[in-house]
Amino acid sequence: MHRTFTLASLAIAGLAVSPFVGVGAAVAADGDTMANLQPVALNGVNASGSAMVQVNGTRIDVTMAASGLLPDNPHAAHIHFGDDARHECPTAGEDADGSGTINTTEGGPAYGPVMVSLTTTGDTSPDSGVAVDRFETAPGGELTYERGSITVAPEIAAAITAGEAAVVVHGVDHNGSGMYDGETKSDLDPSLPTEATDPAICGILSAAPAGGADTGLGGTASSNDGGLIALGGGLVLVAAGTGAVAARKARASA
Ligand SMILES: [Cu+2]
Repeated sequence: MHRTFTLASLAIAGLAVSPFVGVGAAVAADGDTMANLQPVALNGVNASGSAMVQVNGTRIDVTMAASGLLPDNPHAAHIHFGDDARHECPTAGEDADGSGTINTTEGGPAYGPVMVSLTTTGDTSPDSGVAVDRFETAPGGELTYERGSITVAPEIAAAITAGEAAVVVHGVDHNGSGMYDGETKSDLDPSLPTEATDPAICGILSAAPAGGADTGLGGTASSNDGGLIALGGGLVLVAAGTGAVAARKARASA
């Protein structure tokens, strides 16, 4: 909140002197950010991926790719942030109840609450955090996601560009059954097993490498695959990218 207040004050002060100063203050919060998504401790996940979030004012454009997730099941995905959080991904030490796994709530001190729900359609607010019918399902374990023009609160846009927000993809398979099941209920929605909402992979968004905006990761669907692969720089992502092309073509022709 303090940051928001400061930015607003700068913008107002700038406008009083010159409109161009005001514009400069607003642009300073824009930027391209990336997160390297890695397995959350204790949750038995062998997945990884990458997320890109482009910030323009209070608009964000989001692209994600990941491999190795539980196939063909909805994977809730969010941008998390909390003023009081550590702006990190959870470690084994977050297992507050000693269950041997990390649920979403236990990760809170590290990454904060849900701020943006990365749904495929409709609402993107925290209200849609467990809207399991509107998240990607990771066909064959490969998740691809792309959504532009998501409007976020100014403090969330600022947190993303400041390197304080986390991308978290949920949905694990503790018992190896190939589906979301088990006795333990979700801490987010008791109608779901905890496997459906426990955090799988996580990464902190931080400023993309210089030139990130020139690699094709724009807001359009047709030009993004090459950029994501190049930025990710990982063999896993190359494999995921191949799937992404097929998935996107399938969607485009649907
Ligand atoms: Cu989340």
